[in-house]
Amino acid sequence: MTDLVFYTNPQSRGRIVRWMLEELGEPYTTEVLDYKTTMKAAEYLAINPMGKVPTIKHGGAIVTECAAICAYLAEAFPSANLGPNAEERADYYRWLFFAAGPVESAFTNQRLGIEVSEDQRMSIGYGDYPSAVETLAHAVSRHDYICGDRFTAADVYVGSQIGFGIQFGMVEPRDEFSSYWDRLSQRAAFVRGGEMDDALIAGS
Ligand SMILES: N[C@@H](CCC(=O)N[C@@H](CS)C(=O)NCC(=O)O)C(=O)O
Repeated sequence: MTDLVFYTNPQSRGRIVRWMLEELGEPYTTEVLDYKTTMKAAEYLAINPMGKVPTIKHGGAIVTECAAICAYLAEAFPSANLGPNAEERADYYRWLFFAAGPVESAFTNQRLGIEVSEDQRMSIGYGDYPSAVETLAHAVSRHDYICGDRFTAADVYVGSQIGFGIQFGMVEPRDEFSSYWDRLSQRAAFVRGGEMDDALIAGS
């Protein structure tokens, strides 16, 4: 058992954190949990009361929520240089939080067929689906990466929302999204992480 433990299921958002861990290059132990059984067992609920994956345990620290895990790991392992420098910090936090809150909600509601009326729009955090999508397209088309010309942990999360959003039909593969995602999905760590999770699925 290493100091860094990754609780996941290969068919889950854990794939986002797997990618981040592979970018990091630090040793970690993977604990695969099954939906409805080990994910809801008392032992795991003591770690994450939501009974959801992913979670990481780093020494005595527990972090849940994919976006928080990406940001935490970038900070905990600075030698990987995946956190923001001073010029990148504003865009890093702005778009990381935008993707984890408004974008996640807009995509989920779109998938569920929930539409926001003109009257409701002002009190909904993401406004409405078209505004959230337009804003995300603006965010990823300003530079090659979300904070500028360099890949950071924020790209792991923002990119995953777009990549999985396209894969599961929650967003159209318009040019801004597909060119950003093409760039990210060629990364060795993304490919390797995907192969590791696919191998777990094949072996289960
Ligand atoms: N907001 C969480 C979402 C985590 C989540 O919903 N995980 C799903 C799999 S993708 C899960 O564990 N579902 C199991 C359940 O709710 O029983 C994050 O970003 O990490």
